[in-house]
Amino acid sequence: MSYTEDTLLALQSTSPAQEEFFQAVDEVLRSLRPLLDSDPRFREQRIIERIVEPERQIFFRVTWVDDEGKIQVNKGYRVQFSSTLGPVKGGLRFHKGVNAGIIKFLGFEQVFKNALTGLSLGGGKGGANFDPRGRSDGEIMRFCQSFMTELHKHVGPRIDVPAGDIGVGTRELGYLFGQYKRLTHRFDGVLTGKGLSWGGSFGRTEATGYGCVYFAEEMLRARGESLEGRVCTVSGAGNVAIHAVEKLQEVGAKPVAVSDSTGTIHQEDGIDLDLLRQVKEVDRQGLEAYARERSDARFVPISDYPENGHHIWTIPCDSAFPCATQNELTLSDARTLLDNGCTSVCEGANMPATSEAAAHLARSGIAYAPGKAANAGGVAVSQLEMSQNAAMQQWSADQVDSRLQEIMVAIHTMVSETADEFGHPDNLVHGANIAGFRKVAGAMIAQGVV
Ligand code: NDP
Ligand code: 2IT
Repeated sequence: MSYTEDTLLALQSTSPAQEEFFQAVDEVLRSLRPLLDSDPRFREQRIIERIVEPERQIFFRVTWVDDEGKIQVNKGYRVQFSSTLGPVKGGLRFHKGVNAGIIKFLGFEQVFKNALTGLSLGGGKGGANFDPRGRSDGEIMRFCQSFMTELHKHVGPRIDVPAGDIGVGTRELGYLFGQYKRLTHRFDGVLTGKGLSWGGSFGRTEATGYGCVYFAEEMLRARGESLEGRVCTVSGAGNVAIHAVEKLQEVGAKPVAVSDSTGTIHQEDGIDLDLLRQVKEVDRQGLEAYARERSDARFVPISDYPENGHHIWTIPCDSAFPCATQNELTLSDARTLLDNGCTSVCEGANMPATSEAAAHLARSGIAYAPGKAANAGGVAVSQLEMSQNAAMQQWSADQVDSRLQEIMVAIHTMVSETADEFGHPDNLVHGANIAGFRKVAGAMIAQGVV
């Protein structure tokens, strides 16, 4: 059996029942085979065995009191996967489906994504199986305070710098930061995505969605095409999706659909962004509330989805942007997209395509960008926030946005050149995995057996 297959089997027996983590590892290891064959050092130095094992995993209890006075108990996680290229960096996810395997897959992906940014960043992820939906502000605050009461022992501006992810936005980061400050007496750049008046960077909130559209533009430009006039579907209706829709409208594309955990909105003449923001960001409601305001929009509830697919991917489009969650786009969805004439898929979410769907899209010859390249704009601007905090400065919105654009173009160049170098022109999945790995692995070898 091959080196990569052996490593995956060993991992499956020592860390059982972590399906999403195995899926992420399997995809990276498959891409690496030509690189591993070309350089014996990776095997001699046991880089693959080392890179799939997090440096440190912290699992903790989060107890808090709800509005009815009942004690609640959740599981908290921080997986510090790699500090090879810089302080550990990656978001926190609060979602009922969070478990150790989900956090490990996200931390593993983050290591390679952060390497692709070209910035000094290690990789990790954290979160809790806490469902913020339906919780009051007071409950969210008490949960965040309890979470940080443990987490603050393990983080720091040069150690590990968390940020947001699903269920964690500026509100949650505010409560987390307040509690960190109370416990440590320090106003540190220990979290990114902070509010603009308390250490945040212009452009961080928008960065992942905007960066994803910048990447799509670059990927299409390389094929002599552009986003202008393209009909787009964007899954999700959170931070990444909303800012992707906003930037798509700015560059002259036509986003016609969004989705959330309750269903899909299809509006043929284009999504009403102000209404979307009102429903999701201000009122914090499900998308049905959007359809109540716009009689020309069609809402399809999640319960009506066809057996093997997700409704949003049945809507004909030129470009699809999966921006909700992992494994939200299956092989049958991928086939439907292609049958309906879709010619580009650009991932704002982390691992939104199942293994079979990702392989199908990569083989199909359409423009396909994996999340670890296309959604790296968020963490890249997080690093710009860390730089600003270290210098006690705040850059202008234009400065941040032009750095973001440069970084997304540079990631596209590196990923597509690497794909060419290894004989897979246009396969950005292989390009991203090999380019990210090569950078981390080279630094691991330089730093010795640690
Ligand atoms: P948000 O919490 O802001 O939004 C998530 C959206 O996805 C919501 O609309 C939510 O629905 C929907 N969603 C979540 N889980 C499911 C599910 N199981 N089925 C259907 N819909 C679901 O998170 P973000 O926008 O920040 O994150 C979206 C994706 O982007 C994630 O994969 C995240 O890891 C990735 N990402 C985020 C970055 C960031 O900077 N925030 C950076 C890079 C990647 P509802 O509104 O009903 O809850
Ligand atoms: O998946 C991701 O890249 C994020 N959630 C953002 C991480 C960060 O540290 O900004």
